Amino acid sequence: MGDFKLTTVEEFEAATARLLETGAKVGADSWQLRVKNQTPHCKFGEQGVCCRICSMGPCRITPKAPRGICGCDAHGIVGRNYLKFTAGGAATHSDHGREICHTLHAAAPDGAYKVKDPAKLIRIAQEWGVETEGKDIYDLAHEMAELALMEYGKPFGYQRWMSRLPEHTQKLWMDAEIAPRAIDREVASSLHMTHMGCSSKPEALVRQSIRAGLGDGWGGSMCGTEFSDVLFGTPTPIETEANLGVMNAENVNIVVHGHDPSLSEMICEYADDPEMIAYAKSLGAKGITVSGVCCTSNEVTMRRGIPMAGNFLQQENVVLTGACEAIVVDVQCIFPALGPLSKCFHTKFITTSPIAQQPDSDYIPFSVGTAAEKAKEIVKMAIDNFQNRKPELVHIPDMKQKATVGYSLEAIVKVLDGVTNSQVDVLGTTKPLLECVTSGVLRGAVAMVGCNNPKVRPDSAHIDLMKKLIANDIIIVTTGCSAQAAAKAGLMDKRAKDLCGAGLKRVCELADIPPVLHMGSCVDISRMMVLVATLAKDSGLKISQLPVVGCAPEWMSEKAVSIGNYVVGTGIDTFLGVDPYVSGSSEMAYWLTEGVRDWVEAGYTVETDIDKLCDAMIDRIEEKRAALGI
Ligand code: MSK
Repeated sequence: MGDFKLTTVEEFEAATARLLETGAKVGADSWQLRVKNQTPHCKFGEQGVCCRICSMGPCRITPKAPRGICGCDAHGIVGRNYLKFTAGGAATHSDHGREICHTLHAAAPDGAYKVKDPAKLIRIAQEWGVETEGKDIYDLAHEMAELALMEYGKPFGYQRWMSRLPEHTQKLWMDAEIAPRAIDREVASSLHMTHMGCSSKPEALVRQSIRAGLGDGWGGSMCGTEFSDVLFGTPTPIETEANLGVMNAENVNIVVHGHDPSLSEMICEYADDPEMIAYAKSLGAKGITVSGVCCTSNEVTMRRGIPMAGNFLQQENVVLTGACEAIVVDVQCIFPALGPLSKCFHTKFITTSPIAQQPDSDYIPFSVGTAAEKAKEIVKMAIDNFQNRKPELVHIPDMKQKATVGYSLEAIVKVLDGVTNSQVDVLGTTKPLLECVTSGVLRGAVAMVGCNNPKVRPDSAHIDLMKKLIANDIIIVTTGCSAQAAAKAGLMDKRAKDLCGAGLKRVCELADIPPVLHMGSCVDISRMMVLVATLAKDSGLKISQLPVVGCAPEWMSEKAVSIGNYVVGTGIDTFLGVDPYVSGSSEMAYWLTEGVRDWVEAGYTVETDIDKLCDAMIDRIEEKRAALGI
């Protein structure tokens, strides 16, 4: 392995502790302090048995008060809360997807946004039955954007992307009445069902939760991923680095954070502009470094190799380095703490979306029409701020790892097919991957996703699980903050193959891949869904028969619950390390872990002991193999 060594969680924590010392000097607050103030958490909230959907309450369920004022019991209250949680997540992902469709609609050959992957646009158009012959690519882009936007509100029919699924799954969804209709309808129906005096039956609430999740994963998120690829390019393997050490003390540091790549792509363009670099040099910097946090980071690392400064619970750390000239945010997962924190330093906290407006920020509204001009303004503002740095506060932890990222579905298929077929075309086939699985060279795959969360020692569950799984010849595909945990640790360095079992190590060597494959941002879990659907179609198996499971060991957001519902809904057993506030209802626990299996042939397992969670996943994969006789 030469000098390769994983970075440990203890080393992450030591680096954070050093940054918090700087924070203490300037009176900065931190999530570590706020967790202490909020602990212990409200037990009613944790169990999901607090109801405040009407003004007769709030009602809380106890042994002495088993029903709310309207008569709803714990099962109905927990179920409604769960569905509302899902609707929040489905709305959020899907609205992100909608914005991307609008960006595509505004794409123009001489505009800020162009079609970078016309071949993918044509493939999707043909999939949707749209005539492409002789059509100008921008006319086609606008037509496809309109059709995609119709998926959000069409009065009849189901999501177009469903046609990518095996017929068996489509039939399951129709039979169970969970096939997703218009994306906005699934969100609105969910909120209608949870209104006072509507549904209080756990079975119905879980059924709609799965349906709303499917509207996200096989609707809004898929629009987000697929049309982002059309606009910004479909990711291919690319080298980058991860962790706070990617920031450069001699450069102007701009950190992009959030989810929507429309802004960050433009920031990257202008940070690369020779005029801007010359301007930064004229003010004493050696250059400009753009790095990222959360899924905006995943978007730009996948396509441009922009380094990842960190994940969700590291967002305050980038400011605490004292070397961040601007943290530029779009939507989702942005701590309101960044406003007051940035005031303790010279950092500009720049909000850009009407969807995510926060106190103590410089609000520079960003829109498709003004993208270039606003991105330039933001980059210039960051450069101007370089002079305001306080050198005595600057400390960037010397900690980073190499990572190979950019494993879109197309890239995974191509690299694996390329091992056996040197003539592979742009899409290739999943046959070599299936052969690796059926022969037992690979035991299976885990889709590791989601956030980090102070309830779990941050990043430790992601990293420990991945290490154990790859040692057992189970390949990992990952997105979101889980992917960044892996990259920070070094698990996306190709040299991490030496931590694998003999089978996975061989695959990594032959295909020249790391054992943990970065598939992108949270919306890109849709890439994983298309991958399993393709594997099922190519093998003739049902999705639920594949030795594949999903896992979100440290999840925290509403989006993660929506994701969990569509992963389960697609037929993939899903393992959670944090309870989704359902422990207050045995009936909800039943429907999520067992009842749902009758509809979609998969269900949830919740286990907060991470070792047990890992064993349960390995057991599940081996059970599936045994059932197939492989
Ligand atoms: S950013 S939803 S903390 S994965 Fe997608 Fe990370 Fe979770 Fe946000």
